[in-house]
Amino acid sequence: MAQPTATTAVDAATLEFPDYIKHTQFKEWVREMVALCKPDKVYWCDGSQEEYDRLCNEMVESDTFIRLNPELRPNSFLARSDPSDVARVEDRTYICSVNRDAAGPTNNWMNPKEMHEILGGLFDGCMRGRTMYVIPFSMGPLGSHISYIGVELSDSAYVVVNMRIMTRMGKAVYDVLGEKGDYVPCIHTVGAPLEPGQEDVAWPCNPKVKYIVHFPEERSIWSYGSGYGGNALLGKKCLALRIASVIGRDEGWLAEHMLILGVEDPTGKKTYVAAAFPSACGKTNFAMLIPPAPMEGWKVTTIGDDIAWIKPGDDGRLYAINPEAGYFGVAPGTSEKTNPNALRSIEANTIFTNVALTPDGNVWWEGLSAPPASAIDWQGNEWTPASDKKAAHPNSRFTAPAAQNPAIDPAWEDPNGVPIQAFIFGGRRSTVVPLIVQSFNWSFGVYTGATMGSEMTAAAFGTMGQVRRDPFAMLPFLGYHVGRYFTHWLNIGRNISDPPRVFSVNWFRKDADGNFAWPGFADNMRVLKWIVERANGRGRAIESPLGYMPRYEDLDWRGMEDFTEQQFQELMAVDRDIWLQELLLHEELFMKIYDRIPNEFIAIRSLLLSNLWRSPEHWEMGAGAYNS
Ligand code: O2Y
Ligand code: MN
Repeated sequence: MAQPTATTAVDAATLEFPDYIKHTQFKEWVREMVALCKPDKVYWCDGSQEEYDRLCNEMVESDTFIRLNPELRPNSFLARSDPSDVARVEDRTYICSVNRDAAGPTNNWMNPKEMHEILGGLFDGCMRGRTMYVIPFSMGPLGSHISYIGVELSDSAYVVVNMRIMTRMGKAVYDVLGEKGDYVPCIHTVGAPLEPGQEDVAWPCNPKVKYIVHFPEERSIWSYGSGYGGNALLGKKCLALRIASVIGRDEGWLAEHMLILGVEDPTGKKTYVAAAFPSACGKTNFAMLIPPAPMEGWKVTTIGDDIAWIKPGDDGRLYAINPEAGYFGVAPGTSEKTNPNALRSIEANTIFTNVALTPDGNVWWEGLSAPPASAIDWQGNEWTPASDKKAAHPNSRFTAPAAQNPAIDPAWEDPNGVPIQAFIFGGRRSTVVPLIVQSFNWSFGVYTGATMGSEMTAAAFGTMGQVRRDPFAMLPFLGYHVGRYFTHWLNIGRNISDPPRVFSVNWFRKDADGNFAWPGFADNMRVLKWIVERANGRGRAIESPLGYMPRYEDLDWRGMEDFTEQQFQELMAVDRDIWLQELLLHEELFMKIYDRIPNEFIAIRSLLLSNLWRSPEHWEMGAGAYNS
């Protein structure tokens, strides 16, 4: 007998389930949510290509999608969101743990009972006139011991097709779930019920009310009012970071806002590295880096561009998987120069959101290429290069399958993950932070991650140019108390015999004229090569107050010989007075978590201070520094 895919005229009591769903508690939950949300239909997503194509076609019919020119962009679509719904909403994001203290000082908190009352009211009838899609998904390869299952109930077909790209979504998930398996229930609504006869809009959302809510003890997620990105694709930031960070804390592993890449040296030896950068620091570009041509024989492969789940292995090393299956990358700035592999990844089967449409049915965004003579901007208006508005929204996105990345690592779906030999922490700092430093040891490395900061850009939140402390790039994504999280990181290193080496990088340092002092992009390979050498116990370095640093001659300058030693010294300079100020800023962060600050941090801050007060001739680059 054919399985039902859609149940119409839904009554929770008589709701029909496909017979491949065997999980009694799951069925109860769906019944409960149907009774609350009151959708007109329930649709069981199977994850097939046929289903994907059908939903995309339906969205073309309903004007949510524009089909792009199939000759230029096969099987690809453009969506334009409501102008009020263009990004994650940090001020509407909550961690509703039973105790306020468990959420810590960096999260919005509300008592779970109170929040459930608010959500209960908002969700009551929120899907009237709409279909509830039941979206089963696995974060991580299906069946991997590192993976985790979620089920999202959503009234957005846009969410369904994006989730199919971003996760392993479909019927097979129910086999893993079985009769009693663990899963994270995720309920999402655009918050725009339709009255009988009311015509729908292309991008339904609730322009006034938005809630992105996590219940860490229940391990559940409720999202109301937005159809966009991290607010609506609940496997990503909500499950894979906020809820998974809590699960990881309880089970002894790490859920991190990190890319994972492999570096192959000319002998074929592969080293895996995970790197944390705050949003808008070019993570996807780094994850897909192509080394400069003169660095012959070096190759970078991608495991993931945004999130890493990292578990201790039996051999004392840390193993990481990318829980995602696709890229939800920022379009503006993506070009042949900055990221050719991303451009190859989005040639087909891609959903574009809020980019510009060219007259030949292609897409365009600022930084991609020379501007077209005319286009339709992300809000559907005529645009020319003379317009005073951007053609693409600064947070416009592409959703593309990871398998389309020409540099995808052969082990990217290995259920056991890949062994991590180095962690890199980066931020956007026009001053202060050197191009590259290796932390003295694990605890110093954890301190470095904890005190990361980044200058804010238009895409981030807050005042332009101001440094926002963003520990481990997890500030918006941590599901519990940040001080407790630091201790968790310290504990992880204490309990493994072969912890990764830890590094900090800064691609964004500026010179006295305000220009970027480092070319970045492909040339970041020069720094990455040194990191890999150090992580393998090779590579020369000198000791500085902050950690080990390469000298000019320790980096590979082939093809960049015109970059002078003087320029390099400027990038690496550690100015005592500026660093004393920086340590004061670390103190500001520590004051917020005064009751949870690890003892190690107080000690390390004192050691850094004492290092800075050593006579400069003992540590200034090129002056009497000693090798290590
Ligand atoms: O604005 C959004 O909803 C997306 S934010 C995002 C998307 C992909 C990867 N990272 C991020 C981020 O903010 O870190
Ligand atoms: Mn991210």
